[in-house]
Amino acid sequence: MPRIVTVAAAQMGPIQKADDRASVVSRMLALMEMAHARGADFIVYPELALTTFFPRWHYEDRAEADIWFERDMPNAATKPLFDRARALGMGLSLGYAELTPDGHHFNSSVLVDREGKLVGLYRKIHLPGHVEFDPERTHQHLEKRYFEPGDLGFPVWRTMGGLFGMCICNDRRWPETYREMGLQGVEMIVLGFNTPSVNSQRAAEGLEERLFHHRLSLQAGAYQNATWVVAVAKAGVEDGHHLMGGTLIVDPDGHIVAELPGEDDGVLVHACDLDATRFGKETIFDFKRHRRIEHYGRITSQVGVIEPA
Ligand code: CDV
Repeated sequence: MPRIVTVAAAQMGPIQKADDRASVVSRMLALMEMAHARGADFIVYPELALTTFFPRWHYEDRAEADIWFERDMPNAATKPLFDRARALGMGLSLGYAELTPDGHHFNSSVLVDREGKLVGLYRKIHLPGHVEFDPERTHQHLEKRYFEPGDLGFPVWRTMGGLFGMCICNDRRWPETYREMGLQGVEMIVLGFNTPSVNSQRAAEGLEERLFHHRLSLQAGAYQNATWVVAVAKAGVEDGHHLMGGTLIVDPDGHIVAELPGEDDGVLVHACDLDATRFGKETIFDFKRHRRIEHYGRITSQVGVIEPA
Protein backbone atom coordinates (compact mmCIF):
# COMPACT_ATOMS: atom_id res chain seq x y z
CA MET A 1 0.00 0.00 0.00
CA PRO A 2 1.83 3.20 -1.11
CA ARG A 3 2.14 6.06 1.36
CA ILE A 4 1.29 9.06 -0.79
CA VAL A 5 1.88 12.65 0.27
CA THR A 6 0.59 15.01 -2.38
CA VAL A 7 2.86 17.96 -1.87
CA ALA A 8 2.43 21.48 -3.26
CA ALA A 9 5.60 23.51 -3.64
CA ALA A 10 4.13 27.02 -3.41
CA GLN A 11 6.55 29.32 -5.18
CA MET A 12 6.14 33.00 -4.42
CA GLY A 13 6.98 35.80 -6.78
CA PRO A 14 8.70 38.90 -5.42
CA ILE A 15 7.67 40.66 -2.22
CA GLN A 16 8.57 44.33 -2.22
CA LYS A 17 9.74 46.23 0.85
CA ALA A 18 6.48 48.17 0.84
CA ASP A 19 4.22 45.06 0.82
CA ASP A 20 2.55 44.38 4.15
CA ARG A 21 1.99 40.99 5.80
CA ALA A 22 -1.75 41.02 5.03
CA SER A 23 -1.19 41.29 1.27
CA VAL A 24 1.42 38.54 1.36
CA VAL A 25 -0.81 36.22 3.39
CA SER A 26 -3.68 36.75 0.93
CA ARG A 27 -1.35 35.63 -1.88
CA MET A 28 -0.37 32.59 0.19
CA LEU A 29 -4.04 31.77 0.77
CA ALA A 30 -4.68 31.94 -2.98
CA LEU A 31 -1.82 29.48 -3.53
CA MET A 32 -3.30 27.20 -0.87
CA GLU A 33 -6.66 27.14 -2.64
CA MET A 34 -4.94 26.32 -5.95
CA ALA A 35 -2.98 23.54 -4.27
CA HIS A 36 -6.11 22.10 -2.63
CA ALA A 37 -8.00 22.17 -5.94
CA ARG A 38 -5.19 20.05 -7.38
CA GLY A 39 -5.37 17.49 -4.60
CA ALA A 40 -2.49 18.60 -2.39
CA ASP A 41 -2.53 17.62 1.29
CA PHE A 42 0.73 19.37 2.26
CA ILE A 43 1.86 22.83 1.15
CA VAL A 44 5.39 24.23 1.41
CA TYR A 45 6.18 27.96 1.19
CA PRO A 46 9.61 29.60 0.74
CA GLU A 47 12.25 30.90 3.13
CA LEU A 48 11.21 34.25 4.71
CA ALA A 49 7.85 33.84 3.00
CA LEU A 50 6.15 36.76 4.73
CA THR A 51 8.53 39.58 3.81
CA THR A 52 10.97 40.81 1.24
CA PHE A 53 14.45 39.27 1.51
CA PHE A 54 15.46 41.96 4.00
CA PRO A 55 19.08 40.78 4.63
CA ARG A 56 19.97 42.64 1.43
CA TRP A 57 19.34 45.91 3.31
CA HIS A 58 21.91 47.32 5.72
CA TYR A 59 20.55 48.82 8.94
CA GLU A 60 23.27 50.57 10.93
CA ASP A 61 21.14 50.06 14.02
CA ARG A 62 20.50 46.33 13.93
CA ALA A 63 17.35 46.65 16.02
CA GLU A 64 15.65 48.53 13.18
CA ALA A 65 15.54 45.24 11.28
CA ASP A 66 13.22 43.82 13.95
CA ILE A 67 10.26 45.04 11.89
CA TRP A 68 10.83 41.99 9.65
CA PHE A 69 10.64 39.48 12.51
CA GLU A 70 7.68 37.51 13.96
CA ARG A 71 7.39 37.23 17.74
CA ASP A 72 4.88 34.37 17.59
CA MET A 73 3.92 31.74 15.06
CA PRO A 74 1.09 31.70 14.27
CA ASN A 75 0.33 35.33 14.97
CA ALA A 76 -2.51 37.65 14.00
CA ALA A 77 -1.20 38.05 10.44
CA THR A 78 -0.61 34.35 9.75
CA LYS A 79 -3.54 32.84 11.67
CA PRO A 80 -5.80 32.86 8.56
CA LEU A 81 -3.24 30.67 6.83
CA PHE A 82 -3.09 28.16 9.68
CA ASP A 83 -6.89 28.16 10.04
CA ARG A 84 -7.51 27.59 6.34
CA ALA A 85 -4.92 24.80 6.11
CA ARG A 86 -6.60 23.02 9.04
CA ALA A 87 -10.05 23.46 7.47
CA LEU A 88 -8.76 21.97 4.21
CA GLY A 89 -6.93 19.16 6.01
CA MET A 90 -3.56 20.29 4.65
CA GLY A 91 -0.17 20.16 6.33
CA LEU A 92 1.93 23.30 6.04
CA SER A 93 5.52 24.48 6.16
CA LEU A 94 6.58 28.10 5.98
CA GLY A 95 9.75 30.12 6.50
CA TYR A 96 9.92 33.33 8.56
CA ALA A 97 12.23 35.48 10.65
CA GLU A 98 11.83 34.45 14.29
CA LEU A 99 12.41 36.75 17.27
CA THR A 100 12.25 34.70 20.46
CA PRO A 101 10.84 36.03 23.76
CA ASP A 102 14.39 36.23 25.15
CA GLY A 103 15.65 38.28 22.19
CA HIS A 104 17.27 35.76 19.85
CA HIS A 105 16.98 36.09 16.07
CA PHE A 106 16.72 33.09 13.77
CA ASN A 107 15.89 32.33 10.16
CA SER A 108 13.28 29.65 10.87
CA SER A 109 10.62 27.40 9.43
CA VAL A 110 7.72 25.51 10.96
CA LEU A 111 6.03 22.23 10.16
CA VAL A 112 2.31 21.94 10.88
CA ASP A 113 0.31 18.73 10.50
CA ARG A 114 -3.07 18.31 8.79
CA GLU A 115 -4.90 18.84 12.08
CA GLY A 116 -3.21 22.21 12.56
CA LYS A 117 -0.78 21.03 15.25
CA LEU A 118 2.65 22.64 15.17
CA VAL A 119 4.92 19.60 15.07
CA GLY A 120 8.30 21.05 14.11
CA LEU A 121 10.53 24.12 14.30
CA TYR A 122 13.81 24.41 12.39
CA ARG A 123 16.36 27.24 12.63
CA LYS A 124 18.75 27.77 9.71
CA ILE A 125 22.25 26.61 10.53
CA HIS A 126 24.30 27.59 7.46
CA LEU A 127 23.95 31.36 7.34
CA PRO A 128 25.65 32.79 4.24
CA GLY A 129 26.93 36.31 3.73
CA HIS A 130 28.58 38.77 6.08
CA VAL A 131 28.10 40.98 9.16
CA GLU A 132 29.22 44.44 8.04
CA PHE A 133 28.36 46.46 4.93
CA ASP A 134 30.68 45.30 2.13
CA PRO A 135 31.28 47.90 -0.61
CA GLU A 136 33.07 45.29 -2.76
CA ARG A 137 29.89 43.33 -3.38
CA THR A 138 27.31 44.02 -6.08
CA HIS A 139 24.64 43.53 -3.41
CA GLN A 140 24.60 42.93 0.31
CA HIS A 141 23.77 39.60 1.95
CA LEU A 142 23.65 40.37 5.68
CA GLU A 143 22.22 37.16 7.11
CA LYS A 144 25.17 36.93 9.52
CA ARG A 145 24.27 40.41 10.80
CA TYR A 146 20.63 39.72 11.50
CA PHE A 147 20.47 36.04 12.45
CA GLU A 148 22.20 33.65 14.83
CA PRO A 149 23.03 30.14 13.60
CA GLY A 150 20.24 27.70 14.40
CA ASP A 151 20.48 25.89 17.74
CA LEU A 152 18.16 22.96 17.11
CA GLY A 153 20.19 20.72 14.80
CA PHE A 154 18.42 18.91 11.96
CA PRO A 155 15.54 17.06 13.63
CA VAL A 156 13.21 14.68 11.82
CA TRP A 157 9.54 14.42 12.80
CA ARG A 158 7.15 11.50 12.48
CA THR A 159 3.97 13.06 11.12
CA MET A 160 1.53 12.85 8.20
CA GLY A 161 2.31 9.15 7.80
CA GLY A 162 6.07 9.55 7.33
CA LEU A 163 9.36 11.05 8.49
CA PHE A 164 9.81 14.72 7.61
CA GLY A 165 12.68 17.17 7.97
CA MET A 166 13.35 20.80 7.09
CA CYS A 167 16.30 22.91 6.09
CA ILE A 168 16.55 26.42 4.67
CA CYS A 169 18.19 27.77 1.51
CA ASN A 170 22.00 27.70 1.93
CA ASP A 171 21.69 24.53 4.06
CA ARG A 172 20.83 22.69 0.84
CA ARG A 173 24.40 23.08 -0.46
CA TRP A 174 25.89 21.14 2.48
CA PRO A 175 25.99 17.33 2.47
CA GLU A 176 25.82 17.28 6.28
CA THR A 177 22.33 18.72 6.12
CA TYR A 178 20.91 15.73 4.28
CA ARG A 179 23.07 13.17 6.05
CA GLU A 180 22.06 14.37 9.53
CA MET A 181 18.44 13.78 8.54
CA GLY A 182 19.24 10.72 6.44
CA LEU A 183 20.73 9.03 9.51
CA GLN A 184 17.36 9.54 11.21
CA GLY A 185 15.56 7.89 8.29
CA VAL A 186 14.06 11.02 6.75
CA GLU A 187 11.64 10.40 3.88
CA MET A 188 10.89 13.96 2.80
CA ILE A 189 12.97 17.11 3.29
CA VAL A 190 11.26 20.41 2.56
CA LEU A 191 13.02 23.74 2.15
CA GLY A 192 12.54 27.26 0.92
CA PHE A 193 15.13 29.52 -0.67
CA ASN A 194 15.88 33.11 -1.73
CA THR A 195 18.82 32.87 -4.11
CA PRO A 196 20.08 35.97 -5.93
CA SER A 197 20.54 35.11 -9.59
CA VAL A 198 24.09 36.49 -9.59
CA ASN A 199 26.92 35.83 -7.13
CA SER A 200 27.63 39.15 -5.36
CA GLN A 201 31.38 38.39 -5.44
CA ARG A 202 31.67 36.85 -8.93
CA ALA A 203 29.58 38.48 -11.64
CA ALA A 204 30.39 35.69 -14.11
CA GLU A 205 28.42 33.29 -11.90
CA GLY A 206 24.97 34.05 -13.24
CA LEU A 207 21.58 32.43 -13.41
CA GLU A 208 22.52 29.31 -15.38
CA GLU A 209 25.40 28.39 -13.08
CA ARG A 210 23.31 29.13 -9.98
CA LEU A 211 20.51 26.87 -11.18
CA PHE A 212 23.07 24.18 -11.97
CA HIS A 213 24.51 24.21 -8.42
CA HIS A 214 21.01 24.32 -6.97
CA ARG A 215 19.86 21.23 -8.86
CA LEU A 216 23.19 19.45 -8.30
CA SER A 217 22.98 19.87 -4.52
CA LEU A 218 19.34 18.86 -4.24
CA GLN A 219 19.67 15.84 -6.51
CA ALA A 220 22.81 14.58 -4.76
CA GLY A 221 21.28 15.08 -1.31
CA ALA A 222 18.11 13.22 -2.28
CA TYR A 223 19.92 10.30 -3.94
CA GLN A 224 22.63 9.83 -1.30
CA ASN A 225 20.04 9.70 1.46
CA ALA A 226 17.17 8.08 -0.43
CA THR A 227 14.71 10.83 0.36
CA TRP A 228 12.26 13.12 -1.38
CA VAL A 229 13.39 16.75 -1.50
CA VAL A 230 10.97 19.62 -2.10
CA ALA A 231 12.61 23.00 -2.79
CA VAL A 232 10.54 26.17 -3.03
CA ALA A 233 11.70 29.54 -4.34
CA LYS A 234 10.87 33.09 -3.59
CA ALA A 235 11.68 34.48 -7.01
CA GLY A 236 11.57 37.49 -9.30
CA VAL A 237 12.67 41.08 -8.87
CA GLU A 238 12.40 42.51 -5.35
CA ASP A 239 13.04 46.27 -5.34
CA GLY A 240 15.49 45.89 -8.25
CA HIS A 241 17.17 42.70 -6.95
CA HIS A 242 16.66 39.51 -8.93
CA LEU A 243 16.04 36.17 -7.20
CA MET A 244 16.11 32.98 -9.28
CA GLY A 245 13.22 30.52 -9.59
CA GLY A 246 13.85 26.79 -9.77
CA THR A 247 11.08 25.44 -7.53
CA LEU A 248 11.35 21.68 -7.92
CA ILE A 249 10.78 18.23 -6.47
CA VAL A 250 13.42 15.48 -6.46
CA ASP A 251 12.62 11.80 -5.96
CA PRO A 252 14.66 9.41 -3.76
CA ASP A 253 16.65 8.26 -6.82
CA GLY A 254 17.83 11.82 -7.43
CA HIS A 255 15.63 12.58 -10.41
CA ILE A 256 13.83 15.91 -10.74
CA VAL A 257 10.22 14.78 -11.16
CA ALA A 258 8.70 18.25 -11.48
CA GLU A 259 10.00 21.80 -11.90
CA LEU A 260 8.00 25.01 -12.03
CA PRO A 261 8.84 27.40 -14.87
CA GLY A 262 8.87 31.15 -14.27
CA GLU A 263 9.27 33.41 -11.26
CA ASP A 264 5.69 34.23 -10.29
CA ASP A 265 3.33 32.89 -7.64
CA GLY A 266 2.46 29.31 -8.60
CA VAL A 267 2.13 25.77 -7.29
CA LEU A 268 3.93 22.63 -8.32
CA VAL A 269 1.93 19.60 -7.17
CA HIS A 270 3.27 16.06 -7.10
CA ALA A 271 2.08 12.83 -5.48
CA CYS A 272 5.12 11.49 -3.61
CA ASP A 273 5.16 7.88 -2.44
CA LEU A 274 7.17 7.79 0.76
CA ASP A 275 7.70 4.07 0.23
CA ALA A 276 9.77 4.94 -2.83
CA THR A 277 12.52 5.72 -0.29
CA ARG A 278 12.64 2.08 0.84
CA PHE A 279 14.73 0.65 -2.00
CA GLY A 280 17.64 3.07 -1.53
CA LYS A 281 17.47 2.89 2.26
CA GLU A 282 17.46 -0.92 2.25
CA THR A 283 20.16 -1.43 -0.39
CA ILE A 284 23.00 0.88 -1.42
CA PHE A 285 22.33 3.50 1.28
CA ASP A 286 21.55 1.16 4.15
CA PHE A 287 23.76 3.15 6.50
CA LYS A 288 23.84 0.49 9.25
CA ARG A 289 25.24 -2.15 6.90
CA HIS A 290 27.48 -0.16 4.57
CA ARG A 291 28.55 3.12 6.18
CA ARG A 292 32.13 2.77 7.43
CA ILE A 293 32.89 5.78 9.61
CA GLU A 294 35.58 3.84 11.50
CA HIS A 295 37.58 3.68 8.25
CA TYR A 296 37.14 7.29 7.16
CA GLY A 297 40.28 8.60 8.88
CA ARG A 298 40.80 11.16 11.58
CA ILE A 299 40.64 14.86 10.79
CA THR A 300 43.45 16.72 12.54
CA SER A 301 43.14 20.24 13.91
CA GLN A 302 44.62 21.42 10.60
CA VAL A 303 41.64 21.83 8.31
CA GLY A 304 41.86 19.58 5.29
CA VAL A 305 44.57 17.27 6.60
CA ILE A 306 43.41 13.72 7.03
CA GLU A 307 45.38 11.12 8.97
CA PRO A 308 44.74 7.42 8.75
CA ALA A 309 42.80 6.02 11.72
N1 CDV B 1 19.21 32.84 1.33
C1 CDV B 1 20.32 32.14 1.07
O1 CDV B 1 20.77 31.37 1.89
N2 CDV B 1 20.94 32.37 -0.11
C2 CDV B 1 22.17 31.76 -0.51
C3 CDV B 1 22.94 32.63 -1.45
C4 CDV B 1 23.50 33.82 -0.76
C5 CDV B 1 24.10 31.89 -2.09
C6 CDV B 1 21.95 30.40 -1.17
O2 CDV B 1 22.67 29.47 -0.82
O3 CDV B 1 21.12 30.30 -2.08
